[in-house]
Amino acid sequence: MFKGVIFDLDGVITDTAEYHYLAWQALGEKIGITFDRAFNENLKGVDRMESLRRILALGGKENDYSNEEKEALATEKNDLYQTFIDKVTPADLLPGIPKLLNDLQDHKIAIGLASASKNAPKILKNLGILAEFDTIVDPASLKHGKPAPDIFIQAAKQLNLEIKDAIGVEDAYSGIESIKAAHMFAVGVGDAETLKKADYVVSSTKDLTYDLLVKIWK
Ligand code: B16
Ligand code: MG
Repeated sequence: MFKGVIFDLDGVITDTAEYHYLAWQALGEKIGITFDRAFNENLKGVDRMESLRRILALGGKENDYSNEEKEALATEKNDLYQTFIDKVTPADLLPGIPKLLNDLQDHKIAIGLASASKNAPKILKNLGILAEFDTIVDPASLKHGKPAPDIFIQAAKQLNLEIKDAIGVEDAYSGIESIKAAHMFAVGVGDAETLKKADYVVSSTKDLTYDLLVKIWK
């Protein structure tokens, strides 16, 4: 049996992608770069500075800003993003997630978080589930973000688990890459084609039950 489940946050526990989109869009407007939701898909699971780099590259403005100016742009985006996540409540938990967390706890399965977001503890607190997590990886402590395996390896380490005893759950292409690069069992949430490297894919968190995890583990 698996001994731990390591969750991504955005797109698995709650859907903050729309807030990231709105905040990046506002910043983009200010610096003359427009983009749509389809482009925003490329930013899922990607850390803040890399997201900014991709947006600047889209607008052909990659070399227009110094590192300090880029830091200031990322901070401006994050300040606006934080005003959105201040309004997050337990009603924003994705379907099936509260029951899954309860069931995992009932079966003494460890629960970890492997999110690229530096805002993750605040979001979990506002969702009312901070106490359910046995560990949260600090993404600032890692050398390489997703798709590198570092964050899932670190999560397993913090839970005192071997990689082979854990399941990683992700909604983003970069996230599944990260789990598989760590040689961990990967469950994808979303489009089966995008997430085809996962060991198993569900289309919605509604299908992500404890019973399903037990079944696919065998
Ligand atoms: P922050 P995840 C990721 O969350 C988001 O999908 C991605 O869009 C965002 O840029 C990243 O967190 C960093 O977030 O700016 O709050 O540090 O999917 O890894 O939970
Ligand atoms: Mg995600």
